[in-house]
Amino acid sequence: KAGYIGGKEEHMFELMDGFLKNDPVSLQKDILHHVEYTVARSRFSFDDFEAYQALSHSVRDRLIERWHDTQQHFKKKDPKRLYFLSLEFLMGRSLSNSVNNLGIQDQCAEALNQLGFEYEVLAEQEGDAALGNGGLARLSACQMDSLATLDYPAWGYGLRYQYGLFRQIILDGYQHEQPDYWLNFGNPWEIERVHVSYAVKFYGTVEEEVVNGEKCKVWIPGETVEAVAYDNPIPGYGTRNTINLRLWAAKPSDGYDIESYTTGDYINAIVNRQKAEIISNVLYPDDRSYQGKELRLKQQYFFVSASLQDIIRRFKDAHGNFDNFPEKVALQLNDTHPSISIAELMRVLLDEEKLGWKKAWDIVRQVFSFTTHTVQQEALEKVPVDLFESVLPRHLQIIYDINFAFMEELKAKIGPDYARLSRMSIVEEGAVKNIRVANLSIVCSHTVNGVSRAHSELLKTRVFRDFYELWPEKFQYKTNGVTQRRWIVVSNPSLCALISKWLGTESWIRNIDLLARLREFASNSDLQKEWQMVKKVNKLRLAEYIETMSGVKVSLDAMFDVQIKRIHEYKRQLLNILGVIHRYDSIKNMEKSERRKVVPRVCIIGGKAPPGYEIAKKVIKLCHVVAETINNDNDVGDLLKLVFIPDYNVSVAELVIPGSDLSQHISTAGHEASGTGSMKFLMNGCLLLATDDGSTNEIIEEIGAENMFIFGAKINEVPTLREKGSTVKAPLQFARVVRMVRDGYFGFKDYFKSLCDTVENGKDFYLVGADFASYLEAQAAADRAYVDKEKWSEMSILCTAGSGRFSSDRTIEDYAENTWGIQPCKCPS
Ligand code: 6GP
Repeated sequence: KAGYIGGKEEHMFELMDGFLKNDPVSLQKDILHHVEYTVARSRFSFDDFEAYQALSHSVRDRLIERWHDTQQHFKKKDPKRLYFLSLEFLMGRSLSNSVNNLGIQDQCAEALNQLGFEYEVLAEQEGDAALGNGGLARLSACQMDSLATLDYPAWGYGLRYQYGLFRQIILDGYQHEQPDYWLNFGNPWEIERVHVSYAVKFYGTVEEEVVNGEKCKVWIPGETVEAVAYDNPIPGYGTRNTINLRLWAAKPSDGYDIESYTTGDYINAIVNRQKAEIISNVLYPDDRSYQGKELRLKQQYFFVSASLQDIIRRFKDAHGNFDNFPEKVALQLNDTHPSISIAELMRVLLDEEKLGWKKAWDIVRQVFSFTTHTVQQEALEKVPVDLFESVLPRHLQIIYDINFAFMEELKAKIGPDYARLSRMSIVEEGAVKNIRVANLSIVCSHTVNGVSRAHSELLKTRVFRDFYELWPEKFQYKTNGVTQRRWIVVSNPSLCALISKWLGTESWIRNIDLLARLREFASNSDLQKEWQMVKKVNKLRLAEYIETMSGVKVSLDAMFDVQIKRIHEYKRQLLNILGVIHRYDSIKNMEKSERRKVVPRVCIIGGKAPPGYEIAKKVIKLCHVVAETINNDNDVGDLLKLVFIPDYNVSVAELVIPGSDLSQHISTAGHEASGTGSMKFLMNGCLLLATDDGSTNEIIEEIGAENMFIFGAKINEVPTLREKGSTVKAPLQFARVVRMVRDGYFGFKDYFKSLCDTVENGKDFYLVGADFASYLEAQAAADRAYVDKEKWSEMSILCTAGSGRFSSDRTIEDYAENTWGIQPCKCPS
């Protein structure tokens, strides 16, 4: 082991008594120690929450040991490191994940048992770390787990929001948002680094100076805020490697506003100082766009500037000059949110390191890789030039210079095609002049990744077509994946045990390809029976949760049909609800004898609507009023139930997914970049009802269309259907169910008018009407399949067996090899 204090190493080890031990008695001692000295409760009297805290601190101690060893090892080996820059990470809970990855769950359970506590109960005490909105943010979390597990020398960087994604409260069927002050009860999973802090500057002016006979620009900032590091250890599974997620919090800077102090306005000076903290206060809860928000731009720059200072400091500690910076540093831009780091790195290399434009630019274009997570052109970030100029005047100049060089290069290549030049320019001219952040990212990155094959095609043929034609070699894709550690092992322990039993090994937890061997047993009736038992137990757990949350009792014999994700028009929760209304209406119109043939369903919907997104909020209300009618109709009974699960988040997903039979991924084709929820359901043996969008196509290749329920217009059919608009006849059943909503069958007639208008009268941009008939057919096919229990179990096993390609381990290996150029760096155990 590397020692620090010459000659005293042995003594230090004596004092430390080696590393912490993981047997139940040692764990018990540690837990009691933390009860007494960290939580400061008497070891003779502490409750579940205090036990959770003490357990977390005991686990964290073990993480810290591994974290130290890993960082020390990286330092010694000095490999090329990946820095993953993301404004959002949806980590969820840490205890269960850490305990699992450390491989100490049984020992913890036993230790707690003897103290009179239950591990599972304590794990439930933890709130979610919800520092992100949806798909992009959870993907970052899954990828961190894979980076650690696969021993890559990686760091994550982000913002430590004090308020995470809002809590969704449902009152009378309407969504209300409440602040998620998640740090209220402390956060044992982070380590505050009071000494790791950097000054981040904003505003001010740029002046020209002559230094050594050369003209150079000097930025004289108007405001300084301090960024303080909070480290979150991310343990790998089955390895000692534990990497770091460093999140920045804004604190007032010491040098802040000296002026006010000297003028004697002491109180106001303090109040003003405190304003600095606003920057990292709150996560923007709308994942559609953030156009023109000053605070958003400041958040982006704040985290990027601090991260780059940290990265450059680490690099300089080991290297005398910047020559091999690109061989040692890979910077991953998780969407455009951190893209301002391009201009910031340029600025540091030019203005502070004085490398000159050519050298600086040469470095910059070798280090950045960019992944985009969206399809919609209108969702691409733009920042008004005026805003940019006021907040980051020097960066704007640099972007102009980059753009000038790019435009010259382009003109030389394509000639005076001004329409194309203006489309590709980083600066958008118009009534409001904007910086197109996506264009900046593409121009300055060596690689542009999409998140599924279909997404990549759309990028090449539509969204970034001009760029693809210019630089085809820059464009790649890495189909998303999710981590099986959280989405099977932690959230579905009985399925995990069953898989390991049949495969005769637990190695699939690190080597997901082994799952494919389950295919051999898919028709084995013993496995099928055990598989059904596991599902039943998970459904029971979910049914109990539903009853607690919504008071609705559901039958375990019913098919649990689930759609959980952010509420968006393109994700078409409305299509789902209209389908439920259709089912209800059909049951109502049946003879009693016919009703016996109906396959009972529990339709479950969960998700948050962005606070300012009126139509999405109406969808939530519609779900509630329809549920109210159906769930209280004795004609229907257990044949149909509709439930809305409030406050959907990562830990709710961990409970819901294992208990689902069928799940819906029904976006209008061409709108979902990838989708990752589908992959979690797939791993848990849940059948998919899906459109051919995002990664569905690749899922079909693994599972076979015959084991899924695919419906709806294809990506290339959508534009034509849209053009036809009102001439596309929606089926009669569609008109009928929309009419029921319009006419107030479920009440709130006036309120739902605008919602109905989005899918009728030739508007229906998301093709809810056009896809309706095909949706109902897919639903009917699912009903038919569900009746045959053996067949259904076989399909379910095949889903899990075919899910290996959708592990984030595969995605990360692909990134490491083909985008980042990094190698594993395994810390000796
Ligand atoms: C999401 C995409 O909508 C989803 O399809 C994809 O699976 C996920 O990213 C991960 O790649 N996008 C976002 O969450 C987002 O904020 C800007 O995009």
